[in-house]
Amino acid sequence: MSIDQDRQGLRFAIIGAGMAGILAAIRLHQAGENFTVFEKAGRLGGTWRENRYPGLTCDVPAHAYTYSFEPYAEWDAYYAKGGEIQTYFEKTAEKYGIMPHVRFDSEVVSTVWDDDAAVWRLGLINGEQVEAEVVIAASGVLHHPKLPDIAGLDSFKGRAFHSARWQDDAPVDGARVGVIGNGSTGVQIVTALNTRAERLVHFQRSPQWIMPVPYFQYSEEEKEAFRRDPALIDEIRNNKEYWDNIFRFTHAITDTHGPEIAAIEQACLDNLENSIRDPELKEKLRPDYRAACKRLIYSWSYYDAVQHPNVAVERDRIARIEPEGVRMADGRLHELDTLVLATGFHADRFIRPTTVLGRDGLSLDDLWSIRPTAYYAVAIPSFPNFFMLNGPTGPVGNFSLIDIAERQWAYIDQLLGRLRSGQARTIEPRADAHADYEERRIAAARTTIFGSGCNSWYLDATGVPASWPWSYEAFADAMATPVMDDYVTTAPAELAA
Ligand code: NA7
Repeated sequence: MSIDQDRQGLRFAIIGAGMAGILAAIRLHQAGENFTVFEKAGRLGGTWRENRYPGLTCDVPAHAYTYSFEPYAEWDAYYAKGGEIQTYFEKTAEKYGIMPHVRFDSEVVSTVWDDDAAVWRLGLINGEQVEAEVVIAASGVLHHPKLPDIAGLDSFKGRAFHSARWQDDAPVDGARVGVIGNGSTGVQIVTALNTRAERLVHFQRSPQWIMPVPYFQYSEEEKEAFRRDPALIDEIRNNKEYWDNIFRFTHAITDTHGPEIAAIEQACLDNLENSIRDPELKEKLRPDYRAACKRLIYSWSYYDAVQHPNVAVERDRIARIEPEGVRMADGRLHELDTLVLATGFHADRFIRPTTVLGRDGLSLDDLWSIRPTAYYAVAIPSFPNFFMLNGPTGPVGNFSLIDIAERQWAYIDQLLGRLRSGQARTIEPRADAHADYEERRIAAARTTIFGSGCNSWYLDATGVPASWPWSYEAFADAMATPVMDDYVTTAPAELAA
């Protein structure tokens, strides 16, 4: 199957069948458009397909981590497990008739703009070429595993693997397990394995701020009530306290000396103070940078997990990895059977390594040589009819990326309106509008909590936070109505002639 060449009108190529690509597909399907989703893997789900580690949980409340138009009564608990989320996306894609439009095992290796024909020519991994007037890049953010540059990693005799490449047959139960890294992933893995491993060592280069959060199961009666009356789910989704928390959180990010960030810091400090009994362990776990500078860890049980007698927290420097385990700088050796590398992702790749060539052969790699960027996170000058969901400079933080993608889609849809209506053949942001956006964004980003002096995947290669630096409300406003004067369009061929 390829994009239907015989049909009149626009052809859309969506790259990626994760949360955002499924969203775009549903919306285009509902609009009766001609689209194909190209997915590199054999299954949809994006990050929820790739990550299968024990303890995988979304740190956004389950009922908030769903499409606004598809509430889900089946969540087992306040926070959803990865497998449940994968099921949700699969069911949703089926329900909305998306599956026949997805080409699996079809990695897009290149997409090249032909200005004369005003089409994107996409090259697939099997050598096939397809054309589309519009490309929606929904290829995700955290999907290129980053391995640590620790000497001797290859010499380890046991099993060593990245958290996103979980090996089901690796020894865990009753085994000696090491986990390097204490971002959300490392914390969740340790929380899941603490009672299963004979010994579990959590290697931490920098301790984390841990925000205590509620956790409870939904009973069968509650689920039944949700099934009967989805409005009950909307009540949870629209819960004022939940949204106030999000607004407070983004104010905390942008006002680094305001009351909101002080309250977050205090809640985390109280959590540490009240949860950890051993004073030595408490000091090991005490961060020395501002709360929320790295992505805040939401956990209801990590501090319990690290106090389990099987668990050791290691804060000293790792000297190297040896065949038997991890050698610390002070000479101690942690003998291990399994070593999990929860060391994060190359968050600056986005659609790459796909070759993307825009107008006049301009390559995205060259344009992004300093940092990945896009005008209001969705569009790029010289890349006509090319739109990104969860692209560079979008909001990151402890809130639902589904909500972010839906708002971005509402914005993109208005741009697409120009093409659909026949008013324009191509649309792209003006270079000066994008330059102005980036200048303002970078200046603001440096003053956010992300730029307050810690290392994290939020920073670009020059140390500038790569994210949306303003409030959530400002993002919602910007996405509600594109400033059309900031876009250039070309006239349809028949008008231009
Ligand atoms: P993160 O949040 O990028 O965390 C990576 C962790 O790995 C972090 O604790 C790093 O320590 C640690 N790390 C990375 N390299 C090394 C080396 N060489 N030695 C020791 N420790 C290292 O990735 P996650 O997968 O946990 O989470 C990513 C996002 O997924 C998360 O924010 C959610 O949005 C979902 P550091 O802090 O740099 O000292």
